[in-house]
Amino acid sequence: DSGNFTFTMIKPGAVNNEYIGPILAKITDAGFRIAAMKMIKLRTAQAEVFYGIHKERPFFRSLVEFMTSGPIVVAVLEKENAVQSYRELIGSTNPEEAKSGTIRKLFAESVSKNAVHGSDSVENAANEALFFFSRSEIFTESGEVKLQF
Ligand code: DAT
Ligand code: MG
Repeated sequence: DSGNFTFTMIKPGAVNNEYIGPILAKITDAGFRIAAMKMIKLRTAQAEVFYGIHKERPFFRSLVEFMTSGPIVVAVLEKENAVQSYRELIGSTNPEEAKSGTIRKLFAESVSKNAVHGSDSVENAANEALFFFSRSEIFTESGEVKLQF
């Protein structure tokens, strides 16, 4: 199942550079619906849990520091085949390797300040969306507040 939802974050560097609007335009131009969205600031403990899979990596501390350095936008995006489609739209983790026209190619500063997050699997999309939103805060196309991944 390729999934109808994915989860994204617009990261601190991109928010600070006033790229929220341009990035949301790329997302909606690509056919995604915004099913949930809010601006928040991650606490250190939240960032450590969210990126827990990377805790043994050398960049983990700097990743947590960066992700807690300022406000972010978190959102749930709805589209057919959303997870894979959104990974294609954002481009490679390292913006130098990202294809032209991708969000990271356009808006990332570096591999560590790479503008946006996108879930890498349908299972992670559900877990990540529900890390930040209750089911009643996620609005599907049909207007139902019930989320079914
Ligand atoms: P992605 O965000 O493309 O799924 P990832 O899950 O491998 O990439 O890594 C999560 C984040 O960690 C990534 O968006 C930025 C940071 N990161 C990854 N590799 C890095 C590296 N080699 N140096 C610095 N930061 C890195
Ligand atoms: Mg990842």
